[in-house]
Amino acid sequence: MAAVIKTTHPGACPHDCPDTCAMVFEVENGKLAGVTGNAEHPMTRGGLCVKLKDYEKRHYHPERVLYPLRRTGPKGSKQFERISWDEALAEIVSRWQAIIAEYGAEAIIPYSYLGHQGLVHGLNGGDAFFNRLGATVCERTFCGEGSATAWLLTNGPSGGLDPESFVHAKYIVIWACNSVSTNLHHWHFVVEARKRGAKVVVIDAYASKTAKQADWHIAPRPGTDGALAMAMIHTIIEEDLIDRDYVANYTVGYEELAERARTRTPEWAAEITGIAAEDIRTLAREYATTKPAAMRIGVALERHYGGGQTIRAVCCLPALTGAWRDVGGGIYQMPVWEHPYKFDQICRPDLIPKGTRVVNNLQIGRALTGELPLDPPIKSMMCWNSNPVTQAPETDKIVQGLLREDLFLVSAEHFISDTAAYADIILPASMGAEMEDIILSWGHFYLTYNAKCVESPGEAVPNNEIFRRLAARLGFEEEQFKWSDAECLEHYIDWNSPACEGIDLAYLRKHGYARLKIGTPNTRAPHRQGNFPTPSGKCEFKSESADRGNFVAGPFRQMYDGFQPGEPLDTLPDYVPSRETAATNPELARKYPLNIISPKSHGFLNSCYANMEQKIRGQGEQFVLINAVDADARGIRDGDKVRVFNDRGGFEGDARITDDVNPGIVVATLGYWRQLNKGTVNIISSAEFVNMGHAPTFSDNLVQVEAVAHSV
Ligand SMILES: Nc1nc2c(c(=O)[nH]1)N[C@H]1C(S)=C(S)[C@@H](COP(=O)(O)OP(=O)(O)OC[C@H]3O[C@@H](n4cnc5c(=O)[nH]c(N)nc54)[C@H](O)[C@@H]3O)O[C@H]1N2
Ligand SMILES: Nc1nc2c(c(=O)[nH]1)N[C@H]1C(S)=C(S)[C@@H](COP(=O)(O)OP(=O)(O)OC[C@H]3O[C@@H](n4cnc5c(=O)[nH]c(N)nc54)[C@H](O)[C@@H]3O)O[C@H]1N2
Ligand SMILES: [Mo]
Repeated sequence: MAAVIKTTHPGACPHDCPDTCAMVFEVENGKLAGVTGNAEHPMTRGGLCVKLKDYEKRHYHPERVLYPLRRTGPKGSKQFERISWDEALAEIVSRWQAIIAEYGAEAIIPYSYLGHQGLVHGLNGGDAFFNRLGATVCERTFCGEGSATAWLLTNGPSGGLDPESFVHAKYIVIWACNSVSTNLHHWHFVVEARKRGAKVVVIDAYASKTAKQADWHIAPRPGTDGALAMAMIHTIIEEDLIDRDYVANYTVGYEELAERARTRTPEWAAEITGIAAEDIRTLAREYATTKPAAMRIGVALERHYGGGQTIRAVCCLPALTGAWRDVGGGIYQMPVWEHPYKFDQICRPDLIPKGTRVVNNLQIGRALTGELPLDPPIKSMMCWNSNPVTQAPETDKIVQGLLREDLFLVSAEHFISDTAAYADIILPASMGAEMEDIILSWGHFYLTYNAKCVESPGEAVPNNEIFRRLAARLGFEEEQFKWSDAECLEHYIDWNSPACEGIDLAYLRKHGYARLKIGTPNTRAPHRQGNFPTPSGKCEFKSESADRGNFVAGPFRQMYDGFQPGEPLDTLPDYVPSRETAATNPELARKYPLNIISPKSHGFLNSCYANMEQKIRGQGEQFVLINAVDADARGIRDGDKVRVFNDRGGFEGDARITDDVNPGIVVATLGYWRQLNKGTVNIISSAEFVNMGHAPTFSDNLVQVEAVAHSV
């Protein structure tokens, strides 16, 4: 018998998650045989989540796309034939050239997200190519752009509180974040802090896995957190719990904020949020007087019409109380701002032809169906690293658009996803262990390296190689389109920045990861003496920049000049009600009385893994959590198949009657595939934006629920 050759290599989880785990790839005879979490990495600590722990099975899944495919049946029928790379590239280029000749390059739109988070193969990996082509710029605001805009207005592009510093906290507020499912490798620090005496408060619209672990779970009605935050501000000011010195030296607009908060009493907020006024006071007092006070805010805080304003209100709290003074005090939102990634070099916004139009990714259904009037219309879309048919709102419109005979859809994928199912050409993409990259992290302060350690199966190639091949066929001469992946890495990080002192690519190749040189978790207090990277250098309760108009400030967004500043924003934070509530739209609420939230599934990563049998077994089939009050009123029994619907469409799931949700609210987690289920939750989601940063409104949707079949 031939000897088995075993080697290990540094890996990095490429998925869209704040944890960006450092992994160890185990290779046997040229194949990925297993993965483990890197035991030395302070966040990963040797453990991987339920999704990643058998990552090799995803690499060698029997349904993986291994060769270029051309559609042979009707759109969406999933009938494809194998073709060669040469045929695939020739067809794409000739179709695009014909479209460009007739309609101009803006008739082509790229569509990507963080399906792969690499600097080379990730979200922005195709930007330079499509900018050079002159395609429509796709504005990608799937995640965190409202939060980022609000954060920038208040704190500037600061990395904020170090997730590892939470061990020093004595009061922890986790706000609209389901850490146990979505930020698992931060949870160690919360548990350690609790051992050292910290109180853990979770503010979540339902009893999530994280809320169940809390010392205190506060459950506001979805989309009302802004009222809660404003009433906390009111209480902190009224009871004189502010840090006067901090407010005087390091903040702007205190008088105006105090005036705004004067009428935002706990009694006022109690009506809106459903939380007792005395509880709001207790929360405000405890938060203001227990030091260090750490906060973790999740993306769900931005996901209703007033989401941006909510986050601005929350961002005022640690400056009012001086929580930023302490190691372990402040807010952990998106440490990505501290990373020396060179997005201008990656994306090359300088290649965008002047005046190129911008279309937002959340409104792709409207764009493809013509509801959003576009001249020229979109005639071709290329999708990679994203699966809008499950993940983007108004899904039925997206499908309707993708069914257009005159739309040429190219998809680069691992599987025939719900989006790839409608493609004219599918290109096989490489997976994690098959390509070199540095995976960006938006949830900690480490650079994390991923080695190529196995060959791609079949004829799959990494995303960047796809763009290299297309660029070569189109005759693009820029050097960047000829760089190897390793050369890209040399150019995509500012290795000379102080944060990279002592770190280079060779170091990462050897060690796998490195902490940025920005201070240690035991000493770092970035805003102890103000130092906010805002125009005033202070924490801006009141922001003059807001007056210049709505903008999109996401860290992964390339800068382009096609974005028109929107309506002026309020210069101060406030509670702004949701679009779909009984108060703001009573007629709609009579028809559709239940507020749905659709957070992430514990067992899937967005829609990734939701096609793998063992992962579906772990996560369970699509369920709909509903309170007994609402179930009884509709004759729904536990386990019944129910349909959840509104004017946008509907989907089915299994009813689970539970006190985990309050009456008036239903929960259906995200990621389930349309081709394996009767509809998906985003069919009911609206593509209207949050009033800041063009963020999605996934927590701002009304529905009705009815039984379709009783369980036996
Ligand atoms: N297991 C798993 N992990 C993931 C992902 C995944 O799909 N699965 N996705 C990754 C991605 S892309 C991201 S962005 C992060 C996001 O991770 P999180 O920030 O945790 O985001 P969500 O899971 O969308 O929502 C978090 C919580 O907010 C609650 N919530 C919803 N609306 C409201 C509201 O209006 N008010 C309040 N107070 N609570 C509300 C939900 O009930 C949920 O428990 O997770 C990443 N990690
Ligand atoms: N209702 C509701 N909707 C939501 C959310 C919510 O909370 N509720 N959350 C939103 C959030 S936070 C986000 S970030 C978005 C995420 O939305 P998407 O980014 O669209 O998420 P995924 O479903 O993971 O899609 C990634 C796709 O990329 C593919 N892929 C992975 N790696 C590679 C690669 O290396 N190359 C290529 N070519 N393809 C690859 C995967 O197979 C998968 O099909 O969803 C949003 N949608
Ligand atoms: Mo996300």
